[in-house]
Amino acid sequence: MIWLRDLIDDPDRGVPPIGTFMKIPAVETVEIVKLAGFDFIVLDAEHALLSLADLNRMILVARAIGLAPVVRVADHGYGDAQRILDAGAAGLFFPHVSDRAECERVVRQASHPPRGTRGAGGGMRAGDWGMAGRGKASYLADGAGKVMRIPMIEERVAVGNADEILAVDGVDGVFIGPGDLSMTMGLKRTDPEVAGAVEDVLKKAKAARVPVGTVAADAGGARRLIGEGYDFILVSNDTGMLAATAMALIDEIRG
Ligand code: 3PY
Ligand code: MG
Repeated sequence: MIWLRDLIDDPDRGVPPIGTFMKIPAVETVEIVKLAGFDFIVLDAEHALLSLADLNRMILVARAIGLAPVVRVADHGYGDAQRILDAGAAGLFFPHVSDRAECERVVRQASHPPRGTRGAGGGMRAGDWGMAGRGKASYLADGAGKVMRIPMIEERVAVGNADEILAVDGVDGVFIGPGDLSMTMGLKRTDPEVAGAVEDVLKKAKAARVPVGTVAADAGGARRLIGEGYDFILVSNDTGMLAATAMALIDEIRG
């Protein structure tokens, strides 16, 4: 099992781990991005209609081929977070976390006691189907030390509350969502004020020594993010890559 946390912590890596959002409910696309060289994927159950059964299959395949599978859950609900972690996800993105109270709630539900309320589901994939401990993974140790709980900072109010979100016990990383952030600021994504807010969160995360990630639309954007010191980077998504290639192909053919 490849963990995003291990990739981030690996001192021998020249560049931070690069991932992409996955919206198409298929295992083939998971294989394709792995073979292309991506390090991790974020299965996007917030925006895409990925069912729990889809997530189960995609997590299984990602784990089997050495790609770290993180899941962006749809909301802050308890049930899905627990089941998705028990299915073997390497971590969770929680969308739209605005303040400390919300952050504590989502982190708690994704953490075993004493830190949180995640139940004991060691008979699931995350516990090697009840065989954890036979020289294999340890369900509880992985839940505490390998799984990443990642609140998304993507609202104007969350930028002001970033320090308190970053300080919540059990936050393993933060992810800045520039799209929603710019919308809630009532500004274009390219507005310097949005860039300033993003930079502010980046600086605060660095000061708090919490791994910080964000997303770029293309390779140039991803290289800029690497230069700015992000610890993990997402670039594009499966539908975006297909759409861009499809448009470029047909435009080139038709001239
Ligand atoms: C955003 O930019 O709002 C995101 O959620 C990134 O995917
Ligand atoms: Mg968003």
